[in-house]
This record gives sequence, structure tokens and C-alpha cells, in this order.
Amino acid sequence: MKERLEEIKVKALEAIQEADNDKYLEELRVKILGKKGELTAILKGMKDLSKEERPVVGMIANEIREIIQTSIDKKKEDFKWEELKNRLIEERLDVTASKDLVHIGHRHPLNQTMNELEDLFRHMGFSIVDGPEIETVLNNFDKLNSPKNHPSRDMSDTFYFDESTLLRTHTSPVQVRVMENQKPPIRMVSAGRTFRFDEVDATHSPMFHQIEGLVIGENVSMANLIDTINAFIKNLFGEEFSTRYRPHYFPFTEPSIEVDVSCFACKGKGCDICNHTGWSMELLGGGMVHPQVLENCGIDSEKYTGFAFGMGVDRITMVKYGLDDIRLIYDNDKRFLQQF
Ligand code: FA5
Repeated sequence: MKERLEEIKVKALEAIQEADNDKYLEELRVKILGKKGELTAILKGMKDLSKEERPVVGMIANEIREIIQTSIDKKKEDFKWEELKNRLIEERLDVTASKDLVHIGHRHPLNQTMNELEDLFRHMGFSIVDGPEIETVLNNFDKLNSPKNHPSRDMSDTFYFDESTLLRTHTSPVQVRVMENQKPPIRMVSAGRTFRFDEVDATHSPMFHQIEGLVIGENVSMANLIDTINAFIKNLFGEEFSTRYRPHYFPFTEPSIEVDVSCFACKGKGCDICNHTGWSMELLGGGMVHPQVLENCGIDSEKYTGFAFGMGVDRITMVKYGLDDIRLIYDNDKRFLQQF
């Protein structure tokens, strides 16, 4: 019986040594040490041994059981380490790799403002309309009642392609396009790029953005215009901002106004940024649509009235984000843009 035990031990240790997976090891354990295993069978047969032999064989059998069990446990532990080692190689992290390689950008602050403006007006019941950047002189000036000698028509103020085509100087020609193609009531806004021969400085850029608004209906009044502008300024900037209306002249509106908003830095108290006036730069122009413009676009000026406005989106962005120079918007400096 002792020889048989020794034989089981040697064969088991050899098999454990050669085992190459966990499942096979478990099968081996059941085959040798399990309830119906080879070693268990021998232990069961001990009852046939003499009184003297029984404890000796029992001791050897228990020793062998322990050796085999320990050997299986050790082999299982080896497998675990092997697996971990392989995973570490496969899933190796390069801790020197720069996370900046995957850079997720976001919308430019100017586009954020433009989208926000469109959303605001959409909620106020305005529809969003698109217009071309290359316009006719007819739409950009003539139909908007602009006198032939108006300074903005000068070659030195406007980028012309030829006598009848130009880069639009404002978004107001979209008014003409809408009025010629839609019947009142009209309530629309249109945002986009505009171009002027302006010298670059802290508040002027030769390419800038405007958002145009137009409302035409029966009994539309100046009070509606002022209420619309007040509502939008408070919504966009906050309740603490106030507006100032100044009389102005535009050929296409009568009466006409220009609107300033209180200084973003001091909220109207007066500081170095606003030259102690309490007001920041001029943001928009507006007024009641001139009856001649309505007629030019085929709308009965006896029956209908309307208001229109045009705002500088770049300047609104400046007030919104507290920027003191329009050039920051166009420099494309990532360190600046990342802040918004
Ligand atoms: C106009 O362009 C008119 N079309 C606005 C209007 C529309 C009046 C409808 C009445 C009815 P103005 O030239 O003032 O107006 O320009 C409007 C706004 O554009 C200005 O208040 C300013 O915010 C912005 N703006 C004008 N020129 C520049 C520029 N060079 N750079 C940046 N913003 C500018």
C-alpha cells in the first residue's frame, strides 16, 4: 500500500508540473483527492490493514494529500501571476504619452453669442433667416432708401466687386429679401458676416458680424421695438444691465435710434474702462422701417408699419465676456479662446 501511495504521489506531481491551465488542475485534484479520488479510495481501504500498519499508512497518506494539495495551490498561484503578467504587458499604459494629443475643442465665443442670440429671438417668436454675403448694390443701398451721395457708398468705405455687386456692409439687405418674398406679418432675425473698409482698432474690424431683426404688421410701434430690445438685453446680459436710447439717422428707418448698454465692468457706476460715463460702446442701431422702404419692397405702407434693428455681434460678445479689444476675437490664440 505504501508503494501504491508513493506511485500516486510521483504521478500526481508530474501531472501537476505539466498542467498548463487551471481547469486541468481542478480535474486533477478531483481525480486524486476528490470523494471518489485515487487517494481517497486508498484511505477508505485502510480498514483492511492491521492495527499497527493503519496509523503509519494513515500518516503517509495524509502527508501525500498535503503535498499534492500544496503543489496544486502553488501551481494555481503561478497561473494567476502569469495571467497578471500577460495582462500588464497587453494593457500597458504609456505614462509618458501627452494627454494633449486628444484635444477636444469647443465653439468660438463669437459663435456661442450668435447661437444664444438666435435662440433668444426664436423664443420670442422670431424666425431665423439666412442671407448672402455677396449682395447687390440695389439691396444693400438703393431699396433701403440710401441716397446716391451717402458716404457709406464710397469705394473707400465699401468692398465692391463691380458697380452693382459688393460685400454687404450690413445685414439690412436681408430685410429687402424677406419683405419681397413674404407677406406681413413678418417677424425674423438674420445673423451673419458683414464687411466694411474700417480701420482696425479696439472696437472696429473690417469683417464683423451683425444680427438683423425685422417685424412688420399692423400697428407695430416704436414701443414694441424698445420693449423687444430691453427684453433681449436683460435676457442676454442680466437684469443689472440697462439701456440708453439716442436719436440717430439711418436712411431706412424713421425715426431712428442707437442703443448703448451699461458698462460691463462697473454696471453703470462709472470707471476707467467706460471713461467714467457708465456706458459701454454703441451696440446697435434701429428704428421704424421707413415707409419708402416698405413701398420699395412691395408692402403697403398705409396698412403696415414695422420696426428693424441691426446689432454688432462682436461688440455684444465683448460686453458679454468683458473683452476690451475686438482683435482678441480674431487672433485665434488658443490660450485666450480656451477660457470660454
Ligand atoms: C447699421 O449697420 C444698420 N444697418 C443697423 C440698422 C438696422 C439700423 C436696421 C436700423 C434698422 P451701424 O453702421 O451703426 O448700423 O452698425 C450697427 C452695429 O454694427 C454697430 O452698432 C456696431 O455694434 C456694429 N459695427 C459697425 N461697424 C463695425 C465694425 N467695423 N466692427 C465691429 N462692429 C461694427
